[in-house]
Amino acid sequence: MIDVGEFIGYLDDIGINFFCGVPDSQLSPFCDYLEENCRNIIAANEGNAVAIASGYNLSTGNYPVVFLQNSGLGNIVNPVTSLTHRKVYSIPVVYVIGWRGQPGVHDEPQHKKQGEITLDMLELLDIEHFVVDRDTTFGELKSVFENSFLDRLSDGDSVAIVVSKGAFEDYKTAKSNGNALTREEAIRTVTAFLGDSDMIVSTTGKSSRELFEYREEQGHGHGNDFLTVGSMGHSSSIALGVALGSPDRKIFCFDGDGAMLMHMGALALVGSEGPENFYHVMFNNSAHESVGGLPTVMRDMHIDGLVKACGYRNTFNASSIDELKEVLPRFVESPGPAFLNIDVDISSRKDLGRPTTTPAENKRDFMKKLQGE
Ligand SMILES: Cc1ncc(C[n+]2csc(CCOP(=O)(O)OP(=O)(O)O)c2C)c(N)n1
Repeated sequence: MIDVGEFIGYLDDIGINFFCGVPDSQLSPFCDYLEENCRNIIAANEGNAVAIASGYNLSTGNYPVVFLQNSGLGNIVNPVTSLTHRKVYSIPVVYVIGWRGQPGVHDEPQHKKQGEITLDMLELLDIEHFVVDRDTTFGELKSVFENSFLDRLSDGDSVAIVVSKGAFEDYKTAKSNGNALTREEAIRTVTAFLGDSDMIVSTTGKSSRELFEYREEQGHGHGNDFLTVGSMGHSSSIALGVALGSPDRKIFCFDGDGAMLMHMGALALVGSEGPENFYHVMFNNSAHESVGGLPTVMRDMHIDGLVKACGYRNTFNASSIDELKEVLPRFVESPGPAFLNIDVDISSRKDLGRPTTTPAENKRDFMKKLQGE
């Protein structure tokens, strides 16, 4: 196992001390250590992180680090092939990649395919990589830098450390944002208020898990909900497509602030299409709670102004259960696109379960419900 303090200290010794990325639960000791001890930037998405890192390299010549879950590899393919690759600008980047869905390690369905192709993708992208697992020692990791990575980087190529489950020793910091309402209570309150014909597209991470558990507990079935278990940042676009295809129903997107930031251009599309049956609810903890709680930049944003500028017709806010109960009837009755920001804390239940139905069953039930069967 690797002590993240020792690893990050070593990087600093060799002049590598600029960190930018999107957090991942498997990398959470690394991300928490950075957050507490180093300057680091939590980017909107992984491609965004590569671009920021590239700019930093252009201005300093130093090698930047980009950290990400392997789910984010798709987001970096374009800047890797058309910006940093040696056939273009040859910008050296050190990647630290959490390997979800590693073959042989049990994981959720959305991680399976990406887990299988992770190392092949790095090969195709000409990124030399080294897999760190539970048995890897710091000495071994250091010698990879000394015997190969540093040469590759000085030639303008990028390198990657691929991090298996349990490869980093624990390191955890406490997170709080001062809000009182939990996301789970907010999700339950909004869902309980909706009618039988209302449909929900929920975002990646624990929001979907909390929604799933609520439906189980209530015996509602899951046909009203599409759980966006992967494809982080795309639930509002999925909901937009559903809203355009089903104009006779109200479609609710349950979003997270990290997910909304990841592909924020989607807001402008919602506004420009302007479906009256589109309702966007953001459970705003200004953090990536599902993967460890590192902050997003949402805390500093003027959300009403943002969504209004994108063309949403109505915006609402709530930061307590009483405010939420008061605002819900007005939100649901207002013409869409409408936006409801709910301030929630950075927490979740330790015993929160995972969907027990498969994505294929989820899709089938959701389509049946939409088609009125
Ligand atoms: C492209 C991509 N990058 C990273 C992840 C890992 N990931 C899963 S959930 C999540 C955090 C979501 O944060 P937010 O939308 O704010 O919701 P919260 O968990 O805070 O409620 C991240 C980073 C992912 N699934 N996909």
